[in-house]
Amino acid sequence: MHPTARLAVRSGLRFQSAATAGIARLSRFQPSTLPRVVVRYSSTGGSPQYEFIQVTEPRPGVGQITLNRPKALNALSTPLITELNSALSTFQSSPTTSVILLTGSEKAFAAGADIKEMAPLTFSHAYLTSFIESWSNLTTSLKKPLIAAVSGHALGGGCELALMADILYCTKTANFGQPEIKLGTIPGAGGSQRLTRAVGKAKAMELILTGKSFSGEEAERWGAAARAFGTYEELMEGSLKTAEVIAGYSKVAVQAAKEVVNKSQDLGLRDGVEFERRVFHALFGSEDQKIGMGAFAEKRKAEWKHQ
Ligand code: CO8
Repeated sequence: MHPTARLAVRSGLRFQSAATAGIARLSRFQPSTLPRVVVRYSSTGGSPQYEFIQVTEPRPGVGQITLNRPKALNALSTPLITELNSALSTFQSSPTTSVILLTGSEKAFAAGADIKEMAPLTFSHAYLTSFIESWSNLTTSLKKPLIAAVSGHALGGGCELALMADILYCTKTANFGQPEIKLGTIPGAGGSQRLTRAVGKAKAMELILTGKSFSGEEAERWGAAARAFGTYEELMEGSLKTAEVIAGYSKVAVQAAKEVVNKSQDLGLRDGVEFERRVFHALFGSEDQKIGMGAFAEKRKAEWKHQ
């Protein structure tokens, strides 16, 4: 979260103050029938703090970030990534947000890292400033589930960003790819690792060495996407429905479930199963486990306390 931002997220009449020194505030002015748009203003008055993303709360417990740099097909520039990280941290620390949905436009999720920004970079500058290292904040510090809803182009860094999500949904016609080889470089934000884990070495090697695109339909068939939808509208509705389902569960169980699944990517099977068992045991210490199992036995709906 922006270190000096103050957060007020509307959920009914609830507001939350986040840790900050107060240059920013959220305004809340959407009719209840529309997705709530969360706009942050500078204390000096005036312009919204976010230029390249939009932040909304379309359903209870669901925070949505929409990449919004249409003239450059949502190319991922450093200022855009800075805003994205700030919005993610804000949602991470908001008690009213359970799940985050990340999307772009119908035409482009993101057409890659900003080539024009990268073109003049030197090795020493990239190395000394740890260029793009902050991109991985997404995977290391975000504990809440992140769903990527991908339509249109998801190329290079855009494909990598989508692959960082916990659940990847797309349209059948989405255009994924790692075309960096055509620019004289290679994937730099995890593409060679996550795409390889998602689709296997044979396909990943072919895709990365040729720079060839693959469709959303293929992404689903190969296991990179959880689901491919027929239309953009179906994608967005389907993504929101899944987000709502997850937001309806115990936050404690959801965070633990995400943690154990992600561990499978880093640990061997024996250690992974051991880790899972330890977390499973730990959940007997949560109130929500008692609430969930008690509600099942008494044939009533669980009212989670998130404790
Ligand atoms: N960076 C900067 N600008 C872009 C990018 C990009 N990645 N993609 C598109 N744009 C801009 C275009 O320059 C154009 O701007 P302008 O109107 O000012 O000329 C505008 O967006 C519209 O683009 P097009 O006219 O090209 O639109 P088309 O519909 O004809 O084509 C394509 C769409 C096929 C997506 C085409 O724009 C394209 O090939 N884009 C580049 C895709 C690409 O190579 N992506 C990989 C980039 S490298 C990368 O991501 C490396 C990741 C490494 C780690 C992350 C580091 C930060």
